[in-house]
Amino acid sequence: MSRIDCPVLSTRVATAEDAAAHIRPGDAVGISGFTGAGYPKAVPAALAARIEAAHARGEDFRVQLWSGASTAPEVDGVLARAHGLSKRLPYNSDPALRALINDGEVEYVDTHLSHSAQHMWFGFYGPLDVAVVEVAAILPNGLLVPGSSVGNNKTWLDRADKVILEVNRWQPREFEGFHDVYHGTRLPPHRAPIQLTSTMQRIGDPYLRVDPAKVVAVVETDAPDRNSPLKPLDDDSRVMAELLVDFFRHEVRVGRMPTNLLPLQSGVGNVANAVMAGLVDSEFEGLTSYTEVIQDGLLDLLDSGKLVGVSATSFGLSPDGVRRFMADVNGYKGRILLRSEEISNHPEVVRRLGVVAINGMIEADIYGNVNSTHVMGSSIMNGIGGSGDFARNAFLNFFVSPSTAKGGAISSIVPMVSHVDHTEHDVHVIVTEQGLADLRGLSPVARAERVIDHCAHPDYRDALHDYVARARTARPHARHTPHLLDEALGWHQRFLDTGHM
Ligand code: 0RQ
Repeated sequence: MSRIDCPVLSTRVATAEDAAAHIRPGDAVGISGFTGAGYPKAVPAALAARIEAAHARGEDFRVQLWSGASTAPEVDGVLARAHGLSKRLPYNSDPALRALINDGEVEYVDTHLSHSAQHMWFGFYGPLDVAVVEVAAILPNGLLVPGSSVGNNKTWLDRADKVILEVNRWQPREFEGFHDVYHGTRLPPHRAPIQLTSTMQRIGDPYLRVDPAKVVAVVETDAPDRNSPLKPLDDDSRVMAELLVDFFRHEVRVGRMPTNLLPLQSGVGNVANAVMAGLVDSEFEGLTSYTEVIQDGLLDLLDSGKLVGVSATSFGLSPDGVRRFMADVNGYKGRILLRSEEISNHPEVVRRLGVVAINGMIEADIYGNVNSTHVMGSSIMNGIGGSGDFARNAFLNFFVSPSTAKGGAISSIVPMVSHVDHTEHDVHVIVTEQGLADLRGLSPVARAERVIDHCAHPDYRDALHDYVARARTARPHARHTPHLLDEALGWHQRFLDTGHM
């Protein structure tokens, strides 16, 4: 049965190929999609085919691609393989596209996710030619029922000159009522406070809106989201999860957090998922989550009854998680709310609610600066995503990582990070499988001692202590954040020289 109940928009039904023909070389294209959920399933492949045909004729055809966050092989993957992208923002985790970015073929604008919509409105990125947005249904009055992510869809629909809608029957029709799309954002100097004072409060309405006159094509699809399986929980993730849960107990005991904690944000990846799973077996109840992505661990917590509600912008479930969710979609209604990423990640709201933020990292330095994005200073992994939105504004933040990478050949605790995403001023607690370093209220040298003793792998501890000791006596009047600059940079060069990267 068709999900397109609007008489006007039902006249625009087209094939993916006809829809893709509306996208021209050089266009800026805003697509739906966030952590492999809610991305368009058909038009990107048709666009990639058009691009390949143009290249075969010797014509240049590349587009700029703007999304909510990461998409899937059916979007970033096909367009990267077609060499069809000139620029990408604000977040990517596709390996094929990552390779082109690191080769210098594609420009990548790695942006805080809360900034991406407002930078569009501010005019920082130039005009948006086409939006390609997946929805679950179109209502008779033309309102759009969003799918498994909201991301930047509202902004792309508002700002694009032309709109292509994909209506995906795979998305549960029962999604109607799961979303809260805020339509009140204004530009400075006319901004008003975001009146969101509790995690599950609604401040918008459940639908996306589009001007029907802009809709050039509506494509019907029936295809699942990416839904990558999670890696099985390893011992390191379990240990880090236990350290975090114990630390929550400590914070409650000393009166810094209520017994039901504060709204939790967890980044993507195994450790974040493990922490949520770890809370299932804990004594904590009445929990809430104000986050970006709903991974399986949050579903576990909801199912256990310990989590009363989660506000996010997207799902990021494993195939098993999808089965569980699909089996009881209506049972989750009212306990899950999906918002635009400008609201799910809004600094004002994160700070007001007192969010507790848990995010992965590539490496941290002894002074507490964190690198979330770059390997050996130069190659991008994914992007900063929402980690900065949450960490900077959190009541309390944690950065988590195994203490070593590449089978122990590389220490994740280093004298000086090779790229800075979160500065020492923003980082509260660092956690590895070795332990937890609470850096709040400590001077740089005290932080260094704590990070080395609590978080560095024993194989690297002596070298790091030795570095600090020598740096402290190397130069007079240079003892606040002591560094040996040649050696700090040489630390990473050594891994490159020994062929570990
Ligand atoms: O590479 O797969 O080639 O071996 O980095 O590392 O240990 O699998 O960790 O999947 O948890 O990701 C920071 C990337 C961690 C993620 C990051 C190599 C390692 C491996 C991945 P291989 P792991 P995870 C909200 C929050 C930024 C965005 C964010 C991330 C690969 O958490 O993208 O937080 N964060 N968003 O081998 C060299 C080191 C290394 C290293 C790890 N020190 N040196 N390589 N690796 N440490 C969600 C969103 O915003 C959408």
